[in-house]
Amino acid sequence: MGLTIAQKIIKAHALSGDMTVDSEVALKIDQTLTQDATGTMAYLEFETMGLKRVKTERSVAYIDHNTLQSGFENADDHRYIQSVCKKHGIYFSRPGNGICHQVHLERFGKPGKTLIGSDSHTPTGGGIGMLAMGAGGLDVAVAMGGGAYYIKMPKMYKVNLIGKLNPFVTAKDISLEILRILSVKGGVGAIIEWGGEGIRYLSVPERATITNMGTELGATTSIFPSDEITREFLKAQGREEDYIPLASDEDAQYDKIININLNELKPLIACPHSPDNIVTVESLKGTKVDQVCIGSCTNSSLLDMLKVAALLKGKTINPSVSLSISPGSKQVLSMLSECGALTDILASGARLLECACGPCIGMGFSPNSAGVSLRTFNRNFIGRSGTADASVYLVSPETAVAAALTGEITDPRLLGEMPQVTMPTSFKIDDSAVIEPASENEAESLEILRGPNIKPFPESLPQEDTLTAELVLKVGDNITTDHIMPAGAKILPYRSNIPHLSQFCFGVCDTTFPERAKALGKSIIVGGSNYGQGSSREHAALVPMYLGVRAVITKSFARIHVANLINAGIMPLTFKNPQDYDKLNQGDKLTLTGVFEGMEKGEITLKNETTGECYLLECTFTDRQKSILKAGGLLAFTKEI
Ligand code: MIC
Ligand code: SF4
Repeated sequence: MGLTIAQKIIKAHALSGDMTVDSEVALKIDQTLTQDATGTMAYLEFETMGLKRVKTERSVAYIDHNTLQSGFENADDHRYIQSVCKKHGIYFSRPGNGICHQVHLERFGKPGKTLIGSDSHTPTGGGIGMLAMGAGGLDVAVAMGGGAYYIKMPKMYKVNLIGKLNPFVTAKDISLEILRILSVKGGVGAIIEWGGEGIRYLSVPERATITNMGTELGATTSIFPSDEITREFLKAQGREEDYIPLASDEDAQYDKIININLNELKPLIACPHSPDNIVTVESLKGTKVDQVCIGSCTNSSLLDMLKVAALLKGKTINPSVSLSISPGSKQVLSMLSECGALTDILASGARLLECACGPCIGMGFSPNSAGVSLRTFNRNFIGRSGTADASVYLVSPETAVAAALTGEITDPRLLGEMPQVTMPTSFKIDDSAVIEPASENEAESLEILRGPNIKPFPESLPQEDTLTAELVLKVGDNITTDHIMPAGAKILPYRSNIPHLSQFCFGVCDTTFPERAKALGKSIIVGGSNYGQGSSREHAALVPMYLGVRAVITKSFARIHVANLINAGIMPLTFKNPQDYDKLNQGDKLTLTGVFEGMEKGEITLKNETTGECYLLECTFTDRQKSILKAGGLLAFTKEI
C-alpha cells in the first residue's frame, strides 16, 4: 500500500512502534524550537536532565512572546535562555529577530525533517514539507536530549484544493473554510495533507498560513508536499541545498478526503470567541470596527506585508480605527523598509509594532472596552486580547485592510483591483541576530545566568491506587489552555514562577479556583469535550498539579494537553458514558479505587460519595504513560530510569 507524505516521514523517523492508527510511535526528532514563554521552563527541565549538549541536528530558542519587559522578569528570563543556549549547543534568536514560526520557516526548516516546538503553532513548518508538531516544554527538553517524541499514530486526512483563488480571497480564507467544515475538534487525532491542483498557486508562506491554522482544528499537524515551489522558496532564502522533493504515493490511503473549490471561495471571518465560528465577510458588512491588527505567525510574511502595503498605498486609514502592523521577522521588516513599502504603510496612519507576537497574546495593543478588533491572527478566545469584553474577529490581511480603510467590516473585493504583488526571487539574508552556541570546550566554563523570578520546578506526586478527592471545578466543552492558564502582559512574565502564576489559574472561569484547590490539597476537575484545546503551554498542567489536582475527567481531551497532564503526573480520564458528565456537581466527593488495576484494564470506576452513584471511566494509557503516572510525572520517571 502506498504512503502519505506524513507516513513517509514517520516511517523514516520511527524508533519503535508501528503505524497502525492509535498505536504509540516513538519518533526521532531532528530539530526543536522553543519560544520564551514556554522556553524558560523547558530549559529548566533540560538542565535537570544533566546533559551537556543537545543531541538534535538543530535546536533554536526564539525570544518573541515576552518582549514587553515592563519589569526585570522577562529580561532575566531572556538572559537565562541565552546563557543556556550558549552552553548547551542551542542557537539563540534574539528579541527583535522575529516570531519563531516565521523565522524558522525562513532560515531553518527543511522538508522531510521532524521538528517539535514548545508552541502549538509549530505545524507552520508543514508549509515547507516538515513533519512539525507542537509539544509541551518537557517533551521538547527530552527531544533536545536525544530522547524520542511519542505520538499516537494519527489518521490521515487529505484536503484537495480545486481551481484557483479569486483576487482578494486568500490562504487565510482557506484556513477559515476548513475550520468551518471540520470545527475546532475536527482534526483531533489526524494529520492533514494538502494537495490538489490548487496548491500549485500557493507559495510557501501561503501554505504556512494554512498549516499554522491547522492547529485550530486540533490536528496533530498539517503538511504540504515539497515541490518546485518549495525549492524556489529555499533557493530565494539561499539554501537550495536543503531541498528534497516529497509527495504522497498515488495509492496512498486516507481516512477522510475533503475537496475545497477555490473558485467558489469567498472572504471569510471567524466571529467571537472561537476560530470555527465562521461566516462570510459580506454577511457582517457595516459592523463598526475599533481596531485592526495585522501580523502574528499566521499572516506576517513578506508576501502578506507587501500586499498590505500595496493596498494601503496612497490612502489614509479611517479616523475611528487604530491599525497595528507587526512584521513576522527582521528579514520581512528590513525588506519592507528597503523597497519603500514600509513608508506606504506608515503614511497610511498605521502603527508599527516590533517583530514579535505582541497583540496576539495580549502583549500590548489590547482593544478598548467592548471594542471590536479585526485580527489576521489564529485565535480569538475570550479575554486573550487582554480586554475581557472585546469582540475579536479573525480575517485575512486583505479583509483587515478593508476594515482599516472604511472603519467597518467590509468585503475586500470592494476595494477595486488587487495590486500585483509577487515574492522576491531572493530574500535579504542576515542571520546576525541568531547567536551561535559556544564550542564544547568553551562551554565548560560558561555560567548559567538565573534571575530571582525563576522559582524551582514544583514537586509532583506519584498516583496512588485509591484517590479520594473533591470535584473542585466543573467546566463545559472546548475549554482552552487560555481558560486554564491565561496569558497576557500581566501574567506571562511569571511563566518560570509557578507559585505566583497559580493565582491566575482558571481566572476566566472562576477566580476562587486557586484558593479552593490549594485549601483542598487534593482535587479533581471535570470538563466537557475537547478539554485543553489551543496553546501547548505545559503551565496549564503544571499549575493545576501545583494546586493539588490529581485527575481530570472529561468527555474528550486535546492532544498536546493530554500529554502535558501525563507529564505532570495528573491522570486524564474520560467518561465511558458521556451523559455521566451531567450527574456530577462541583463539590461532590469522589473516589477512584483500584486505579492501578484499572489502568491495565483501560477502565476505572468512579464513585460519587455524595450521591452514592458509580460511573465507568476510560483510560488508554501506554505502558510508558502508566509508569510516568505512577512515578509522579515525566521528570520523576526520567530520574527513575
Ligand atoms: C499561543 O498562541 O497561545 C502561544 C502563546 O503561542 C502558546 C504558547 C504559550 O502559551 O506560551 C501556544 O500556542 O502554544
Ligand atoms: Fe505568537 Fe500568536 Fe503565533 Fe502564538 S499564535 S506563536 S502568540 S503569534
